[in-house]
Amino acid sequence: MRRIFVVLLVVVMVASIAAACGGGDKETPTPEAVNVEGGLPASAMEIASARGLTPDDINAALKTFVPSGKMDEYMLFLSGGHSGNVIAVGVPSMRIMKNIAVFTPESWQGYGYGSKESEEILDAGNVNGVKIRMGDTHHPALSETGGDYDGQYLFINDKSSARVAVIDLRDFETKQIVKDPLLISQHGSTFVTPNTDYVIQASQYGTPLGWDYAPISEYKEKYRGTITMWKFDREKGRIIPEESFAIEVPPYWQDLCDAGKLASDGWGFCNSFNSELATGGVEEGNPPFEAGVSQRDTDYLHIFNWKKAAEVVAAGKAETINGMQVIRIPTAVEEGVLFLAPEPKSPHGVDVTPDGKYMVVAGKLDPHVTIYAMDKIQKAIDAGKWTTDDFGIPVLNFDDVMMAQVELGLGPLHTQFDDKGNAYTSLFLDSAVARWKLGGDDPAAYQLLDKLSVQYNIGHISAAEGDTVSPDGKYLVALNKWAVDRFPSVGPLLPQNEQLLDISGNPMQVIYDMPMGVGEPHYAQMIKMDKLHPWDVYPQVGWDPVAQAPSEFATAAGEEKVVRDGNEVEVWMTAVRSHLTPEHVQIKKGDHVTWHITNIETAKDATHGFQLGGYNISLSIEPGETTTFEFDAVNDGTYAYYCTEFCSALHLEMMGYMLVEP
Ligand code: K7E
Ligand code: CUA
Repeated sequence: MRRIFVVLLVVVMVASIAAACGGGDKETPTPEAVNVEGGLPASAMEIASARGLTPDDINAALKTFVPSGKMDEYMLFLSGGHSGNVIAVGVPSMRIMKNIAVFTPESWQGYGYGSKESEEILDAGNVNGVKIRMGDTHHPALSETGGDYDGQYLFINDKSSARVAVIDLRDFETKQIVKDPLLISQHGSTFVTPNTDYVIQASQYGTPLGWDYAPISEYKEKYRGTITMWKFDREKGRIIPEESFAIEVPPYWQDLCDAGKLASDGWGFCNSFNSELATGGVEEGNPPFEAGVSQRDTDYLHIFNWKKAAEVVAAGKAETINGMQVIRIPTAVEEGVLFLAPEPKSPHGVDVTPDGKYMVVAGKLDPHVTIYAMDKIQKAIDAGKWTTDDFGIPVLNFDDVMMAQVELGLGPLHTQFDDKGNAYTSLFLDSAVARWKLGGDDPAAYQLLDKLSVQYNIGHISAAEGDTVSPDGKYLVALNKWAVDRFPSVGPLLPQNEQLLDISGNPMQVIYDMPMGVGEPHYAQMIKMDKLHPWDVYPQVGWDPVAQAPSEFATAAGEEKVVRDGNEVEVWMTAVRSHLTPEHVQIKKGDHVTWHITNIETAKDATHGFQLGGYNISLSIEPGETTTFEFDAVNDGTYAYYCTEFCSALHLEMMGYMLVEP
């Protein structure tokens, strides 16, 4: 037995190494790295045998191990769920590279702990004067050019307070948060149009627009959803709210969207799951929400022409609600901006195929995915063939626009694509990934190929560039919820389990389990590493990373000072290995202090942190950066401030005293 196993091991390992290192790639293995001729070292066999590794395990290990100093091939941007952040992960190693603070304060990056720049970004997301410092990130979206990731920006939404953030991938930092002026919460975001002209943000739970109150008995009359098109200015790296607009839609609980591309460029698609208009109230004898929203056999796929909508807004036909331009439903209908099509049954997600010709809607409560064809939709619209819903919106005939249905299994949710004409759909209830064949215009050619179990409760999936016009195949990450029995117990709150799948061959194989000990990642996108070109250091000393321009508060060495004007104290400080200048900051209780720090280093590994205990100040000042914080000196005392990054052998000496005189 043992002998057969060992022989098998050798065969598998040799084959794996040959595939990983030779395999038709341009890279030629160096002779010292791979010497398959003589077989693997006996020590490797001993390790495999001692650890009880199966041939599959060995395969998986060889496919995912990235030796020290070698780089990963892809970067995965995972939403951090109700941690309110984004996590950058290397693939295939699944090593965490960075936690990017977005909606929640984060002390290491000095985000939301006093730095004026970050506080202003976060405050832009406040709701009617209430400071919002939590978030629920769901869907990251990399900026695209021609429907392909371009590696410049990353967008992410916050479900709970309906916000969208812009992350600049030159420094992997959040630059902007915009608050939706129509909705308190939302879900269907973020999705970019093929050239990132707009970032799509659809609602979820219907509410009165403009953050207003209306009794729930007036749900049908007063509650609404929206599809908001946030205008993005690539040059500025900012969303421009004044040039953004929304399309009013019925309170059908819009869920997820996708932008059309190529054949469907100019269009957008959102699924929904409460065409019943259920309003809950089980305590008053009404059907509970989960039953109320699941009564009908179909809900509505929303089909909207955002290019036409932009023209409608430009023609002055929008209404302004709480500062946002809104195309009301009757205008959207009249102008041919909005259509509906039946979709079975409380689905979750709609995904456009790489060629833009088809839209895949996953059934959730229906075991099928339903595929719609853009040219059928266009024909039905051109023929004016439809009925209308209660809001007067055209409802296209299901059979006119549907291309095919494929039965995949229980609880289909989200779909991605590869480079071989296959689609991959997560099956939440089956805890599996289904691979199926796209059939183009031949309904009979659509078919389920195979399924692979994952652990467990899979939500989204993310394939390598798997939602672009040119997916790569190769890798797919299953974003599983609740890692039951996968890892040593860390108490009752379970981590999530991100599983890496090799989808290049047959069968698919799970090759890595990665516990995610922060909030639940919902969606992720995986980009080829060579598309990312982040800066090593800021372009010049005295840089404002929010403006991405020189800072007016830049302080050069020798120009450090403390300036008093009445109760106002302004500190101009520099940081360089291994001192902060000035080293004494003498102020008085009751002063208002504005304090600038410039890291005057240009070396790549010379970040200085800054914490001022007792005043809740934490900063990270990257090489070249200038940052500012402000506070009221409400307490007297003697405070030591210090650098928090172990920047040199004299790092512990990199400190100073703030002396607050009573
Ligand atoms: Cu969790 Cu896309 Cu918000 Cu599905 S969503 S799982
Ligand atoms: Cu600078 Cu430690």
